[in-house]
Amino acid sequence: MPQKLEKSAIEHDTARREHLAVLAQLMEKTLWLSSWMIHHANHIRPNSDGLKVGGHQASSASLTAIMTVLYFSVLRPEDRVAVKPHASPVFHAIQYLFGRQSREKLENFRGYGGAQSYPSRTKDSDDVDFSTGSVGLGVAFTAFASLVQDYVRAKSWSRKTRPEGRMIALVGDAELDEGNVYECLLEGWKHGLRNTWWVIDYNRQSLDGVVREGLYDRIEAIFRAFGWEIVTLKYGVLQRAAFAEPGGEKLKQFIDTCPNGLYSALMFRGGAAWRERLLDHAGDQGDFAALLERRSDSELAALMGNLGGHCIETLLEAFEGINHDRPTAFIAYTVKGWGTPLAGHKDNHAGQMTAAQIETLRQAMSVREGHEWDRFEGLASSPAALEEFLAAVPFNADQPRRLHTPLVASIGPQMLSETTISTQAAFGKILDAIARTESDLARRIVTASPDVSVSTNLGAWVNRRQLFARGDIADIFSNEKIPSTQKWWFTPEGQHIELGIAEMNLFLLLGAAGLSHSLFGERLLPIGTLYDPFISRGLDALNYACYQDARFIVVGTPSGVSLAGEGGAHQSIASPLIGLSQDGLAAFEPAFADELAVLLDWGFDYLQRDGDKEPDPRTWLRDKTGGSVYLRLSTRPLAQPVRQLTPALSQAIVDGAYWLRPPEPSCETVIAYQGALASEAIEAAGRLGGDRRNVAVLAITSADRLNAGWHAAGKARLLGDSGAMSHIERLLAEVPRHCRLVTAIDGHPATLSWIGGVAGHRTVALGVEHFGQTGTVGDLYRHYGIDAAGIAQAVSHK
Ligand SMILES: Cc1ncc(C[n+]2csc(CCOP(=O)(O)OP(=O)(O)O)c2C)c(N)n1
Ligand SMILES: [Mg+2]
Repeated sequence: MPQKLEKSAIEHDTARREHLAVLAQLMEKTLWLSSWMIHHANHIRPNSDGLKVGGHQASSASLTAIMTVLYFSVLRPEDRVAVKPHASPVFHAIQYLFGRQSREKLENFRGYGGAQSYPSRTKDSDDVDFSTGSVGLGVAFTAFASLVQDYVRAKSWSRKTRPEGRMIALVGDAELDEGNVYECLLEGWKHGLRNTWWVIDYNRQSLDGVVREGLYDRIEAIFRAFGWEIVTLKYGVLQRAAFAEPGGEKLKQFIDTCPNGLYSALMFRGGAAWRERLLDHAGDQGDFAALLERRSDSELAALMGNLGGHCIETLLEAFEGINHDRPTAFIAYTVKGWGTPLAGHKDNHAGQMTAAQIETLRQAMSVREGHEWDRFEGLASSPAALEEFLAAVPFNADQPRRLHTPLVASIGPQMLSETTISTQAAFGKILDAIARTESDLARRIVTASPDVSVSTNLGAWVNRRQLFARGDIADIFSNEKIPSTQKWWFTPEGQHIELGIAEMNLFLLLGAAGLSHSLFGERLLPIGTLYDPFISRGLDALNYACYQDARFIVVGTPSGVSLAGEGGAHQSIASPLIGLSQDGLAAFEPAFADELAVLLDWGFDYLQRDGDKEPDPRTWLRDKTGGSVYLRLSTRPLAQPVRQLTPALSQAIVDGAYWLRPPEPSCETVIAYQGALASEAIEAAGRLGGDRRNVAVLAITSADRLNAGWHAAGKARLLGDSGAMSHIERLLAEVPRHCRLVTAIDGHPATLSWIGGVAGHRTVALGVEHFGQTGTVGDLYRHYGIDAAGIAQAVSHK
């Protein structure tokens, strides 16, 4: 029996050694392919415009061991990864080895249609889990993805057909300078973050140079303060073995006290320089000198480069050693440019190997000329053995990685009966009406707000659908029988995620929740609310969520100077232009509750669409593709029109505009408004037109969609489709050419002024260009010239 045990231990040991040996070969190949991919793009592929193509060989080399161990051994199909942006070539190389990326795309790295400079969910074809590029965002995104995973799995409707995954970020150490990382640490702590790993590529270099000494202590203290486990991977097995030799403690002491800059410089200079410096450090120490003596220059360089983050065995042990779901930061010591002549040089971020250096690397890796792209060229194991290994890699065991979900059906627009109401209040009532239903739609909605749930009118929804937490938390005020309109019970079935004030976190959460169908196989319909001006506070995360094609509704409210008494610090001006220009986001600013009801109903369906990018020939909008939705709402109550919404009117509301008062042949002026200025536009038209009906009123619900359709139809005409016509062109075709167009919006006038260019109407664009004031709505509209008198004056002015 003991003999048998011994035998199985030996077999296990042999298998492990073989496993490590194959990983070492795959690491070598990954390093070669990523270096070659960048070299090829910059120095071999014809380049007509003379601009540097770019790519980051040193940043990539820094992560090759970590990514090799993760992708070829540790990751499971349910895990999701955000790769450090500048290690994109390593990711593509790994996918190429898996057979999931084409050689053509690698040869065209950073080229038109080629593998992307930074991993992209939408533009790459090799199954990127999370896009990265704007440093820090991919890191924090993993934490919110984990929170969304917890949210989905806590629900009784969740199918839980797959195991829980780990959300993993491969983090450049300088990414930790980004404030959004700390905002998310705080939020993660509040929500009991789990299943999140951040592997920090601690090469102590950023773009410009070497980072400050002692940063490690600060980083570690911060993570610990938020309840994270810390695993420090400082020394590789070669170093640990050397420490055990006589004189080894001197070596360890040197490594521990060597300044970051010096370590990097010596890595760059190589073995002889290491020897000189180490001997200098130790003085006349027999044991230590002998330890160095036993190694050639190149062995010494390899020893000093054998930091934890480059040692396959150390990495594998560390990752496999995690047997809990607590959030974990691995601080993996690395060398930027490891294994290449760029190693350690402070200017290596954008540095690339010369032709001579890549040639030396090619020879060192036994890659024959002309065989640079061959997957297994120069490796010790046979191609068959390597194919067998790759086929058995757990990461690929369950395909596809992107999941699909059935459509959540509409329950129709929720019409209200109020005669006077603001769009913000209507939003609250419509959500409340949805919350009362026992529909799949109501169950799939998840709301979130950065500490403004009540003031953005989510209160009624939250009271009915409760807040999310993994465990029940009672409402103490309610238990203590203190009267309050808000009942804040937290339960696993709760459907509102209450966030702290950091708006970045809202958009990161909306991004993650908006990918739940694809990441976790369960559709969510996320709605986030925030004060409209503070969209700017989370703008990069909003852009990032859209870039990843996440699907959500963001409600910016209150908005504009209509907010009156709150003053300039809270009044949004530029947000309609954000709505107009942000790709992936259909922006609306309804004036009336019935419009909002139609838009929300349409929005829930639009979020779920996944069709082709062909434009709809009626509007020239890419509506089959779907996207996210932005609703800019107001706290200003407006008298509601008494009307029945016909299908045609509902369609026009979605398309972006309809005639509230259509133009007659005698029409002289069109007043076109968007949002809360509806009442001023109507009043001005009444004053001017009287019964003569020479003033038409165009109600615009979406300058964004009108603009997008106009551009697309124009392009189609340029390409020969002479009949292409967009919604705004069709509307303005009814307006005599001599008519004056007056546009009005409680926001930047450029949102609507372009409409003058559609059919060449002379245009006066009214709006707000300068920071707001305190005052009544009347005061402020008068101040900015957007009251009825101001609009009327713009109409009559010669
Ligand atoms: C938000 C943002 N700001 C600036 C940049 C430009 N930039 C790209 S990489 C980089 C430094 C990265 O250093 P680190 O994260 O340590 O990665 P390394 O290359 O050292 O592995 C900077 C400033 C960026 N990509 N995103
Ligand atoms: Mg770095």
